Amino acid sequence: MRTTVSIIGAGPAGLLLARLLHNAGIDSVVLESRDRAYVERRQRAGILEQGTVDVLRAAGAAERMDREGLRHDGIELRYDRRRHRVDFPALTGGKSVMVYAQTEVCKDLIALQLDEGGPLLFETEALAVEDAETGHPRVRFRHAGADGGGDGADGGSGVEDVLECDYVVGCDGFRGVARAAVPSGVGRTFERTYPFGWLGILADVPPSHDELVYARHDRGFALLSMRSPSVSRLYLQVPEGTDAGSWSDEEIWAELERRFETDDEWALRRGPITQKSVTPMRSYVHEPMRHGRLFLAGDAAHIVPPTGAKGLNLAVGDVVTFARALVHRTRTGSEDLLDTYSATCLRRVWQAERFSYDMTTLLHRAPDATPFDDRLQVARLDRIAGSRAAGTDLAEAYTGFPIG
Ligand code: RFL
Ligand code: PHB
Repeated sequence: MRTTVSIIGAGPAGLLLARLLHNAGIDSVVLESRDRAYVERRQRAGILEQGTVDVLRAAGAAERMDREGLRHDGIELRYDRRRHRVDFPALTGGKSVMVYAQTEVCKDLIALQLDEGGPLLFETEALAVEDAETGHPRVRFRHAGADGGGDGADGGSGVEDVLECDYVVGCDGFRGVARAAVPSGVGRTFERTYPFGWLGILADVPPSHDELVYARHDRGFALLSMRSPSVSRLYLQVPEGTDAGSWSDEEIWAELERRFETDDEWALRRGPITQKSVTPMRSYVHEPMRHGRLFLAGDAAHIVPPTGAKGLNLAVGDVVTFARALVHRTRTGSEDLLDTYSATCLRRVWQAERFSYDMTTLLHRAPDATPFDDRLQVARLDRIAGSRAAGTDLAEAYTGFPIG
């Protein structure tokens, strides 16, 4: 098999890249280890920055998002039983965000790719990227056998083959294989883990507030989000390594009620919990995001804790930057933008790392937190609530940094 760009991974990064390249007349093949149903159901991000919305529109992938997505003009910060709204358009000169789930973005992009785009091969696991330093990189992969071959995660049976190409883009997430093709000694990693995680639930109940609520509480952080006018998405800070099954539904609702408590009439609506899972929290950056003809994009290159809602939006920025660079190369013969790909992406990545870290330490309670730390968090929140400059800083970062 041969193509211009091998794309490893059909998460938002890989799927959007395939679409951008297709629109520019550049062919690609997407290899995805999981099956379609798995990719379309994996619960993750919920917030699209204004810039991400603009990119999806320009790529012709926003028809359903524009019908079903919920435009949000602010978030609420809740602390000391008080509520403070951060008004995005007022503080940023008109910017907002869109609540439209990652599952839906992926479904829309998969449908477009299968209808109009190049090959998108599910249950096809990339095993290794080879010869990235040469002009002829290759991806060795295994396609599930005629017997169905399992879920791609079991290292089981299947047919091995090689995809030859001009460029490989590793969009295979934090646990993918692409990053391993960068020899140790060439790259450098920066990492921080946090001593807590998020217990996330989906519940069949209308959201209890019309905007997201980020709550700081002495018992730990809580977040109220949503998937639609009838489905709530809620998160609780839990100790690192918590098993989601160890929390009963009653315990989850009771804890959410405590952490969201206010002095006014606000009440949390309860409903049937349909999904429960725990997400660890990590900050991670791999530099550079390129090795020869291999480019890393999205979670394959960097991870942020979800508190700033930045992961998917960073992935979008990376693939837009790569697609622009490759189109420039195709039109002019110049490698300039490919050469600056890593530095261009990393500037935005580190701003998102900074913001995600700030939001995480602003709102979560560390196991060894002292009363001094608690007072500092409240002082930081008071500052955001009381100073237009501090509020603007948060609003600008939350609604997104420019791509490129
Ligand atoms: P993904 O989505 O992990 O996709 C990688 C794909 O690669 C496949 N793969 C392979 N395929 C072939 N061969 C191999 N060897 C392969 N190895 C892996 C995988 O099966 C998968 O399909 O990475 P991508 O595309 O870079 O996208 C990144 C985003 O998914 C991620 O950053 C966000 O979900 C993070 N995130 C959030 N981001 C936001 O922008 N806003 C949010 O509100 C937000 N909330 C969240 C989040 C992530 C969360 N979790 C569960 C980590 C909330 C949570 C709880
Ligand atoms: C979500 O809806 O899943 C979500 C929203 C905001 C975040 C993280 C996750 O900061």
